[in-house]
Amino acid sequence: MKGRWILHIDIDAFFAAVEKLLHPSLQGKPVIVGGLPHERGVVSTASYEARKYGVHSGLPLQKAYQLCPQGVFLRGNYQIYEAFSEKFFRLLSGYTPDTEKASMDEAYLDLTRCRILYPFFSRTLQEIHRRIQKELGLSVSIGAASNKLLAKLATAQAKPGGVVEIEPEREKEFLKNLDVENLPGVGPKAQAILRMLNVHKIGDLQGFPRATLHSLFGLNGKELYLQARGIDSRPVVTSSVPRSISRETTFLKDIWNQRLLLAHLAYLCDRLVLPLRQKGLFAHVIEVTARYSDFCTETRRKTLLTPLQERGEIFSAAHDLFLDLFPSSRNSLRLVGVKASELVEGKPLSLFEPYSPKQEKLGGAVEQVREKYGFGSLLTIREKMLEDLYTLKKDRGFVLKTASLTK
Ligand code: TTP
Ligand code: MG
Repeated sequence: MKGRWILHIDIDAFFAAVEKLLHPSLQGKPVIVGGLPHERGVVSTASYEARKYGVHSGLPLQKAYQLCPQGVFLRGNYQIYEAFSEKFFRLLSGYTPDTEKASMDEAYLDLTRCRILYPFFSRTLQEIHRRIQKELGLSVSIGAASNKLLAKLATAQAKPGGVVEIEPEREKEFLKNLDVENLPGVGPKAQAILRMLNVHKIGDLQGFPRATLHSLFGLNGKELYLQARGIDSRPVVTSSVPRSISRETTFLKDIWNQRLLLAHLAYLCDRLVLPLRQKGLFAHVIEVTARYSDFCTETRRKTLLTPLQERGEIFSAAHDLFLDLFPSSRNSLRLVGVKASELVEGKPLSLFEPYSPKQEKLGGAVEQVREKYGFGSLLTIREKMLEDLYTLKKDRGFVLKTASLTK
């Protein structure tokens, strides 16, 4: 293959596949991971058997139950999935140092620099596929092409469990026949406009000049023009730094009490600080999400010149953002979340806000106590208020003691 050799690898129905591996009796069954049918969260993974009933990620659990009452509903165990994810990336980075972690179960590999090691490209793809199945017990789909966009589109074709290689001479033909919504630049809005213009396949889109796409879609039009032609020069970015870390809670009952919501936010910030500290990361951006009872979702973000890791500082930023979103109890919330992004490694240097070793020491001590005696062994005053209303469960955070206390 000429040009770059890019692979996109994605585990099939990841969380559900791990559950099946751990509980072989689940093989062949519609497995739905995310929570129990009566709970208020959403589906994180639906096995391919469950997808036949219309169940997919992001669907409320109660809706999933209506569609697939015979489904096996599981809450899941994130720590186990993380362990599998680590093993997956360790195996892949044995092939090339140019490995990008696109998400927990999704990687890009650039084999260009190492091509001398892999004279038979197609055989290498098959070998990676086989090894993941053998060593992790998981099925993956692999797409290979000359850039990230095409490789990811190839994986979508390969799902579930296949390997699709798009040789450069086949790229044009491959793209032409794909539905236009496969392109990452085509969201629901663009899709509606394209439908009105009778554009269904990527081939139809290729007929539009750049200027027309620009006038129809603004800046996104330029992207679409390139994507429709399979042009993508993005490099495979090797970094162990995740793009973001987030924590969120869907409440068992909607909450309108602002103090209680802020207590929850404090708890989520505390949960967020732990992985930041463990990975030695600092966040330039803090974001807060609120989902109202009518499912309307709003977010606010704050960009900081000096990145944060310390729990008090993160909570203070999140607190201001939250009050901006939720100035009074105008509506109740079903979900609150906090996210740290634009993460950097190592202690920040700043002339104006020097990093405090005292705070770092305190953070370390809190972490040690919680590791030994459980999260609930040490709570901030805000979290204590939560604990009075809730039971602290080890893995699932705070669980309401009595429903009437939410109002
Ligand atoms: P995906 O790779 O998007 O989905 P998947 O692995 O379940 O299925 P497939 O790739 O075969 O289409 O996501 C990987 C995991 O990330 C998924 O198993 C669960 C988690 N996840 C969520 O928790 N919420 C979500 O909305 C999505 C999309 C994924
Ligand atoms: Mg996947």
